[in-house]
Amino acid sequence: MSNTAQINKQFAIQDQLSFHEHDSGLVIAEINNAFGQASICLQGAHLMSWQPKHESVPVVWLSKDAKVLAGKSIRGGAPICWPWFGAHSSDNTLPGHGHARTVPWHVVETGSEPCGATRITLRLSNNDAHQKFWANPAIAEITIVIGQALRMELSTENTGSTSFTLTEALHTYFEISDIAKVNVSGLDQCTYWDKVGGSELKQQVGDVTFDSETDRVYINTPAKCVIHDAGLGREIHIAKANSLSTIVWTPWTEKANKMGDLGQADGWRNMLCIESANALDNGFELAAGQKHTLIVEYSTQKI
Ligand code: TA6
Repeated sequence: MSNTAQINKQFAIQDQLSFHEHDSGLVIAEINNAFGQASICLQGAHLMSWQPKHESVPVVWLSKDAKVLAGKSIRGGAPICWPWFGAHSSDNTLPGHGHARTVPWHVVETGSEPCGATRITLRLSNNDAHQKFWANPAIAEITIVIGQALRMELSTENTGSTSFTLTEALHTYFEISDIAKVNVSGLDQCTYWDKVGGSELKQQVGDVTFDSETDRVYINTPAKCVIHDAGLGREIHIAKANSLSTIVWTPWTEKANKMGDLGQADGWRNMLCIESANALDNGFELAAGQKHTLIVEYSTQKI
């Protein structure tokens, strides 16, 4: 029996959840239920798309030029940055944003909630792929619930005998009408590291608006953010728990052209990253035997 057939036998849910093999050989979970549609690549436990039934376009954006390849991160969706955010603190040969998004995760549980939402949990255990990149024994798990809202719970368990420092992010790409026509509320007066052209500490005044490359790590903020998108007639609400950093990123033209996988022409104009994280100053020590869970919940409202 093929790997995909085995996974379907054990974890598929009739009329809600099934698994198929992508041309690349990677396995994709497809969720279609009363609330909407989502797809998740088992490599990286990478949610690739989410479109609620009542939305005419996806809420979680996937680049039209996204490549789904073994060992490569997928442009768009909700990449899991773990067990570090950004460049590794001391070894630049290690992958940016950690290795979790480019190695295999395994399905450990699926279920249908009483309201009809679909739940799936995937785990990255202490395997060779993990230990090649990080010496600390740890288990990462993510539970994704596709219901009226999209809920994601990223947990880290320190299974070793010493503490370690963790930084992490759900690096989510949201679909918008146009980057110059949206604004983000919830970060007023927050302190942030401005990563464009260096790294300078600044303070946010009012809503975040966009007219050039923006790459900001807001620190010490548990706040909920809202993307206000009159062009699509909707707000995207980004609530979180156990996360003290929010990263706001748009590459703008020059960086987008260098990256080459953000979509033809100005594909990057139709996405905005609002990442719920614990990064930079908000990295933290996880003691031996302890477990930490970062939670986000995405929902939309008509305007
Ligand atoms: O979260 C923002 C950021 O760190 C940017 O600096 C940019 O590098 C982006 O992530 C994308 O990173 P990636 O490794 O996915 O190309």
